[in-house]
Amino acid sequence: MSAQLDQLVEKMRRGERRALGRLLTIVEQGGAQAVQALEAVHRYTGGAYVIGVTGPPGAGKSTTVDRLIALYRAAGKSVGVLAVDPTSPFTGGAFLGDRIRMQQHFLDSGVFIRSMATRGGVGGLPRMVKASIRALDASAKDIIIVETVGVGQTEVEVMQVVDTVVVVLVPEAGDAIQTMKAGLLEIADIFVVNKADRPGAGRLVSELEAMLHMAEKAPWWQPAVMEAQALNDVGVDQLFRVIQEHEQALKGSSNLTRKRRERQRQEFFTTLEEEAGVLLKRLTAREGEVAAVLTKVEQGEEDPYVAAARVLSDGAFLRDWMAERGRRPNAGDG
Ligand SMILES: Nc1nc2c(ncn2[C@@H]2O[C@H](COP(=O)(O)OP(=O)(O)OP(=O)(O)O)[C@@H](O)[C@H]2O)c(=O)[nH]1
Ligand SMILES: [Mg+2]
Repeated sequence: MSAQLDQLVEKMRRGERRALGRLLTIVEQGGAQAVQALEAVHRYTGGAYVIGVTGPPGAGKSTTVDRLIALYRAAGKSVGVLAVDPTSPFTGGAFLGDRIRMQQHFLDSGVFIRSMATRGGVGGLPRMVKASIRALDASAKDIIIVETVGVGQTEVEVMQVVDTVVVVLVPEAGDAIQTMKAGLLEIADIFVVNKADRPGAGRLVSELEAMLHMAEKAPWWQPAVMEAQALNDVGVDQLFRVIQEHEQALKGSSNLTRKRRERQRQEFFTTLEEEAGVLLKRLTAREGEVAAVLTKVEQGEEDPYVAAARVLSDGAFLRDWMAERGRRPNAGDG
């Protein structure tokens, strides 16, 4: 497998699209093979700049991304796009919408567009997206753009792993931003009020600015707010410039290094927690000391807190843990 993987990575590095597609599939599927693939691509990662584009359904994210791709291509940059839709059960091929919206770029060898939908196993979509970003990064793309529909925790999690977060809203989104995940507003570096050809854009810009004025901000970056009409190609060039300003601000202050280091750390801990959680559940589902304690807890014979504390300080628990670990031939499965 490993020699085969190395070959695949080599082909991907030479720019073979099919190889990149296959690697992305492996990485998406998770499990032992994904772990191996990530190991194989690791030394080629770190070169890409990652932009996240999120916002409510139909806000014009794909249209905006389409224009951005054109601007990056004109600047001589290669681009990888991950279009993520956590609400759709489909994966693999491109969604119809993305195909139509980004049509002009599908034949460009400097652009690779991937759609992704299914919730993965352990860790779900965020983990799949993070891993896919690394595969795209290793394929020597200068720019990676991740589009997600901003509806919940998944998007906030995904946006935490990108360098610049662009939130696309529409003039009517005034009420939506009140209910929108506060987290999303906190992580936004740039707000785009798209469809500014419709009434109310100016008002939303003022509202956002007022909101940001009250929010705590980093001294090196004041979140930008702008209007755009992606469909009419108005304002996206400004967005393109502001993204680059943000990139410069990140790099200039060594915040990019810090941000990426924190991200790696987070992902390490998250994965450990998730995997340990899976193992723990298997352990309690199987006959043994831990399962016996669980039964007592369920029957009210023992305090859950006390029982958990005792189990953790107990050698038998570690023994069961190791045994369960041994029963798993494929580390990272799920
Ligand atoms: N009036 C107007 N319509 C726009 C503008 N930008 C995009 N649209 C239209 O809005 C619709 C949705 O655009 P998309 O780019 O697919 O939006 P999206 O946010 O990617 O949508 P999802 O991925 O489905 O959430 C399309 O019909 C676009 O043509 C704009 O500036 N003005
Ligand atoms: Mg879209």
